[in-house]
Formats: sequence, C-alpha cells, structure tokens
Amino acid sequence: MAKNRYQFCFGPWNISEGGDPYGPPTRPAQSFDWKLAQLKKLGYDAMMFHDDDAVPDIDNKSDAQIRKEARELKKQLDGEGIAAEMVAPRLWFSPMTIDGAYTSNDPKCRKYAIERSLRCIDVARAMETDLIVLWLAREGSYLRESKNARKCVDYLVEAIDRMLAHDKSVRIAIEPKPNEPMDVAYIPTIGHALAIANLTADPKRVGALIESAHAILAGLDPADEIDFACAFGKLWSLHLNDQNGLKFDQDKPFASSNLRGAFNQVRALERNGYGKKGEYVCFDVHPFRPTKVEHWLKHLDNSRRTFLHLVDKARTFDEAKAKVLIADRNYQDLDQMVLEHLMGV
Ligand code: XUL
Ligand code: MN
Repeated sequence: MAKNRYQFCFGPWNISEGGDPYGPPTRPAQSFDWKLAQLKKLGYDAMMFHDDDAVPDIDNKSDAQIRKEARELKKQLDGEGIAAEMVAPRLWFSPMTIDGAYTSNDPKCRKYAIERSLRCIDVARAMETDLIVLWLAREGSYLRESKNARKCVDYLVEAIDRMLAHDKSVRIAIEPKPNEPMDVAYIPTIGHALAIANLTADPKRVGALIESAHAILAGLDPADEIDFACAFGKLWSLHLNDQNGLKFDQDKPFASSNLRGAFNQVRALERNGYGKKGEYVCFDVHPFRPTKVEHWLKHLDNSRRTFLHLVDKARTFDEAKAKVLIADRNYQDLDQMVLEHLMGV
C-alpha cells in the first residue's frame, strides 16, 4: 500500500446505530470513550466534532462551563494522541432552527443560530483547532415563496462575519449540500460556497469542505469539485464517501458505488498536494443498516484501506502512456487503460 502522507479522521456520528426515518436503531449506542478508543486502532489520527458531540447539552450550559468541558475533552484527546480536526455547530436540531438557522424568518431564531455558532468557536479554540465547519442543513426552503433568497444571502454573510469577528484566528469551511433535509439549499455547490466567501469581511478565512455524496447529489463530479476548490486554495477539509445516484444521502463507504469516480477523486487530491498543509482526509461514512455489532467498524477500516489502494493506483497510473493517447485523441484506449489499471490486468 501507498507510503502514507495522509492523515485520517472520522466523527463520533460515523459509528452509528442504524436508525432511519422508517425504523429504529439496529445496534446499541456505544459510548464516546469507546469510539475514541477505536480511532487509533483503526489507523486514524483525528476526530471531527459537532459542538454538542464535544459538549453535550450545550444550549443549557454557561459559557464558562462550555469552555471547561471542552478543555477537559482536549486533555482526554491529548492523552490518546488524537487531534480535534474541526468543530461544527449543530444548527438543525433545536426548536429554534425549525424554519432555518441563519436564514430563519424569525429574528430571535437567527440570533440563536449566531450565538450558538460563537459558542461553537469557543469550543473549537479550547480544543485547539482553528477550523469551523458549516453544514447549513436548514438554510434553504421547502417552499420557495416562504423565504426571500436575496435576503438570505445577506443573512448568511452577516452570520459568517459575526463568526469571523468573534475570533480572528478561526477559519470557516462551508460544506455544501444541494438538498436534504431541505427541498433546495442556498449553498448547494463549492462555487456557491466560494462566492459567499467573497462577500464576507475576510474572504481569506472562508473556504470549503467537499463531501463526495453531496457533490453527486448536486449532479456534479466530486473530482472536479476538488480541483475547482484547490484552484482557489480553498479545500480545507474533505468528507469522502459514496452515493448511488440521486436518492437520500447514503454516506456509503468510499468507492462503494463508483470505484472509478473514487479513483478520480484520489488523483485530484494527489495532483493538488491535498494534505501537505495538514488537511485531513475524513470519511463521513455510515455502516449499512443490517450491519451486526461485530462488523460495525468495517466501513471505517475499509474506506481507509480503499483510499490507500487508490493512492497506489493513482501513483502507478502510466501518465506518459495516457499523454500519448490524449495527444492522439484516442479516448477509446484511454478509457480501456483506466479500466484495466483499476482491474489490475
Ligand atoms: C450531513 C453531513 C454532516 C456534516 C457535519 O449530510 O455530511 O455530517 O458533515 O455536520
Ligand atoms: Mn459531511
């Protein structure tokens, strides 16, 4: 397998219990400590957090209490040799975010969302990461006439500006997703994320996180999204996984549905030197619902293994031969060359 220059990461939610909108969990919940203990054993280096993964019940705690608990968690992580990759405000669970968070029609709810985000930054600083991820779950509409999308752009910029002003050292990575839970989201692609970044008070500190499944849901090729974000120096985190076409967000193991698509994502990461500035490769993957308890870390182990095999495949791809075929516009043989390389024949 490839000599590994990559560092790997997952979140506590990636060891999930199998519940879906149609049925209950199929595995019992595991404790946070148990999940943390599995991380190193699986060859991972860091954990990503929602603010309330780090400080449970965050809405009902004082600022001092939040900082204290986050510092204690940081000590626990240090003890295990695990870094905190990022912290993300969970802006989709509270009764205050039913009609949107930053883009709610209700000013009290918008205020809640911003204050919660500032607390999330305090958690991140106590855990010594400067990276805040925004998956903007409820910023969009179920009914277009219910919201003013022009105003919502201003609300989004205002919220990000408040976060940038709260702590001059944080960086914000927007994780676009075109739909689910919303019918249509306001920041569906990397292009939208970078355009919004440009409207903020400090565009240098606003970048992006690409999730493979989200790009596929937007009808885009995740590899091209990676190249696009990297062209701007804005790919600050990554959620690799897979998605079988346009359906619910599946968070399948990396390459599970489309090996060639995964190969092209890895090639894009390699040519852009992703990871060299300390960026992590995170797998936002979930076990299949029927998975038994004794197999429920396999999706994390397998995704990482597949990734490393694909790094080998990217590094052993015969670029010189491909160049000759491209110059000759012989895309038929280029196609077959890729297939045979992936099949190992
Ligand atoms: C949702 C999703 C989230 C974010 C973190 O689709 O991907 O898990 O990655 O909030
Ligand atoms: Mn994600």
